Amino acid sequence: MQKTTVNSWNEWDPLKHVIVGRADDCHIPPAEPALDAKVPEDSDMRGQWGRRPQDTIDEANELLDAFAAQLTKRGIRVDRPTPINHALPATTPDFHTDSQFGCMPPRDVLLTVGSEILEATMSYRCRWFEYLNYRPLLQQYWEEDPNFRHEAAPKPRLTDADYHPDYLSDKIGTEKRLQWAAEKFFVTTEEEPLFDAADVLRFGRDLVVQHGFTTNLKGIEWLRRHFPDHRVHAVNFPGDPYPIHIDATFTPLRPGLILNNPGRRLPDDQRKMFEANGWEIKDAAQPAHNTPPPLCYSSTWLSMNVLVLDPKTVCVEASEVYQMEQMDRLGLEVVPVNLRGAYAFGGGLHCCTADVYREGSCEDYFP
Ligand code: ABU
Repeated sequence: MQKTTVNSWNEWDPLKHVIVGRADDCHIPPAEPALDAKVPEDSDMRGQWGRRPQDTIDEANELLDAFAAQLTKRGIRVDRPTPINHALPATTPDFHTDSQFGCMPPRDVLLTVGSEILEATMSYRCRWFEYLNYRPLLQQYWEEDPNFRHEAAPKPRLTDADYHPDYLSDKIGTEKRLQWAAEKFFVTTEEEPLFDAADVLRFGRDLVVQHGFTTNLKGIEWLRRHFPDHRVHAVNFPGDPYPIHIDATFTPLRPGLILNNPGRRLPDDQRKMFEANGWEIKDAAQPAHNTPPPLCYSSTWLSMNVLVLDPKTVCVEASEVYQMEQMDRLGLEVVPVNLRGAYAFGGGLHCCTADVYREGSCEDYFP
């Protein structure tokens, strides 16, 4: 068995070792403030909770297993987490929720920066214990790689003070949500540092972090202090009425090239660092679907939630024909992957993975 080395500084260097999530025992958790704020007002998920139907769990696992096998065939080592019992309630001195979420998607929980894997604080109560799904792997990496830094951000209390009560209605309406997003008024307050790992994109020395529902300014400041050798940039996307996780909004493909969701344009003042260094920010192609699959939290823009295998090769969901065509036009080899049947479990190809090793070192792309 090959010993582990943890090393990954960006989203595009050649991928050699990755974690792929599992759908086992995934739940639709009961209502709670940050989660409800993300569920679209016309969603079939409103008011539902409980274990996801077994046939959907089985289908998602088949797709995730097949994706893992595709990566393995290309010489990439794939590890899988060990699911905990997500039917158990989560109780702390500060909150109670009747079930947990699942062991998908790993990208939300684990942030790899160089030789470190950092467990995010998370901002949903139902995801408070989610790191436990990954502890067997992280313990193994720690035993095998003497340079591996296993870090965990301070666990948040997630009391009601963490959430703006204005977001507790299911009748806010898109217009009001967009106004709030433009004002950077999100469901999470500044009570304590909060971040999900999937709000962070890695560009070597620079970390680009989305301020939104799942990451607050204190969370971004915590990351800044935790990574003193990095420059940490807060970004926001006012066109997104449900802003969680940056990876269906802003997708770096290789040095100098990023796809941006055309409905969630990066504001002009935040584009400067990219443009000043010759980076091109292109509109992503339209999704091939008008609606997400049933019981799915995410938007149709999982079309651009791609996994870059190296600067010339990208995995794209196989039904996303427009996104595949655009990648082809951009000169990338496209690896189609069937994953739409697993979208409901928390996301697409980028979401359902977490980097362990990419070749390369920490470079400065914005000198
Ligand atoms: N986890 C990414 C979801 C983003 C979106 O719904 O567009």
